[in-house]
Amino acid sequence: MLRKLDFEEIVKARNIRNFINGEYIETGRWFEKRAPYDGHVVARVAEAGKAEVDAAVRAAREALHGPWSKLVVTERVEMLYAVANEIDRRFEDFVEAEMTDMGQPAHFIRHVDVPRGAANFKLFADIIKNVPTEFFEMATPDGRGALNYSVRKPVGVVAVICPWNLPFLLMTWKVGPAMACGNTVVVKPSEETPQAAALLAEVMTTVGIPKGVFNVVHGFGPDAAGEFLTTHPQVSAITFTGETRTGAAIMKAAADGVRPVSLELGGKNAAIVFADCDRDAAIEGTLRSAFANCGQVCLGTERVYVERPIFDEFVSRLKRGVEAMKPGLPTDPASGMGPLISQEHRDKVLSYYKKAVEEGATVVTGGGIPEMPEALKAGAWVQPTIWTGLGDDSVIAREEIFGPCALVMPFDNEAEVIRRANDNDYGLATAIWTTNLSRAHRVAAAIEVGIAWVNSWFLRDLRTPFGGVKQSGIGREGGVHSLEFYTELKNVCIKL
Ligand code: NAD
Ligand code: 6OD
Repeated sequence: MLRKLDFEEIVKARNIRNFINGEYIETGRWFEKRAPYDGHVVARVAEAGKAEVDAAVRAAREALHGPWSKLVVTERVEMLYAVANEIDRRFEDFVEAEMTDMGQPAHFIRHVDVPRGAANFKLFADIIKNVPTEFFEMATPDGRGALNYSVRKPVGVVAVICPWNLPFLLMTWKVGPAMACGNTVVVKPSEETPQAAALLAEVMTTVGIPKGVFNVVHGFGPDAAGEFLTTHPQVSAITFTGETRTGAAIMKAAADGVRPVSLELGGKNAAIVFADCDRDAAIEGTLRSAFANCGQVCLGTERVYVERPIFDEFVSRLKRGVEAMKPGLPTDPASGMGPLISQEHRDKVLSYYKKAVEEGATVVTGGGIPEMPEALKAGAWVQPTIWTGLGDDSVIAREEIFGPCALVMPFDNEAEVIRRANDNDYGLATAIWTTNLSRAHRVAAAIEVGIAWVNSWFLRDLRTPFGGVKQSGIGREGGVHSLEFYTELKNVCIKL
């Protein structure tokens, strides 16, 4: 049920402060967060400088040895359940925060982004509660033997650097496992989406998470809060979601001190549609994978390979589907799509729209800015767009655009499409549409990605490994795989 929201009420600017050692810290330097749908100032945010980042990291380090470290696993688990329950209790607050920060339709935020916040705490609490340990008996020369067992220790202070595209989902996806494993965290949300992190700080206070365990510093990336955090010598590990270029800069920062990184980076994901597919399902799935969240999903599809016999029909059905997506306010139940996150990002997306035409693409639909009512004209709206007529070497087939657009290309056989789909710098995800079981397995095995979906997209069980190959990232998180990053395994050998 869509709760009726008073937009006048929501867009009243609120002040967001840094959350350090359980306290709200102002800095005297404010930046504005504007709603992507109409440009209103949604919040004023206190920008953290070097001093605040340092205070946050020190608080987190201190907290590593405080009451947090004294909790046995089952007690920590109870606290994480309490966090999850409090998120559920404040569900509508998070929905409002995400709607005004991202501008996406309420039904999307309600079904994807916010529920995952609570789930990310519950799931990793359950995993840590049930984690098994290794145990090995060994022989010794004196015949008495020895026992080995391994224990998982927290890595320490974890820096969590977040993007803006699914802010709450992607932040809790890191904070949940980090805290479950006994670490303390300093979160740097994207400057574009500060609100969910601010609300999560309130949740932590309400449920009594000890001071310093969860800290939030707000601000920008290079030469600002993000870089101050990733270069801080007392940060033990860095988990990052964002652009590949930023990931490379963070990896360099992590080299000082030889600190581990987990990098979830960009993508240029391919959908592969075979002529034997269930066409309704493939159309519906491809529309979602290319246009959900206004195309701002790392797993989203920007290259669509369609087997030639069904190419024309597929393109014309996609066109119909796209043209039925009406842009609108998040609270408008008829809204099929929100705006892009910012004017700056819109400039980037529109530059690709222009480039596509310059390179000779056929614009099947879209390609520009939609006509919007006067009140929304300052929003970062773009038309969902489909191109044909270009090949794998075009810029729009190679570079991540991160907008509501896809290049649709025909192919003639399985070997060819595998080669073409793999001929890309990225390797995050793919969606394969076919009713041929053997082909599904063959293609899934051959595509160079971390995540292959067959006849689905974004079907996510949180226990499964998540991450990319090539320039889409380093490492896997999800389920027990997260433990590899958020804990250090220590072996204890007992001589009998
Ligand atoms: P971004 O790289 O611009 O920013 C991400 C975060 O890094 C922000 O908080 C930013 O302030 C910070 N940052 C920027 N420069 C920094 C620096 N030098 N040092 C430290 N921090 C710095 O990414 P974005 O535009 O926010 O997000 C969109 C990108 O994220 C897309 O490329 C998308 O594919 C990617 N993404 C990947 C995944 C995945 O799981 N692979 C998930 C979501 C988004
Ligand atoms: O489902 C997830 O846990 C996840 N990390 C999704 C990433 C989406 C990227 O935009």
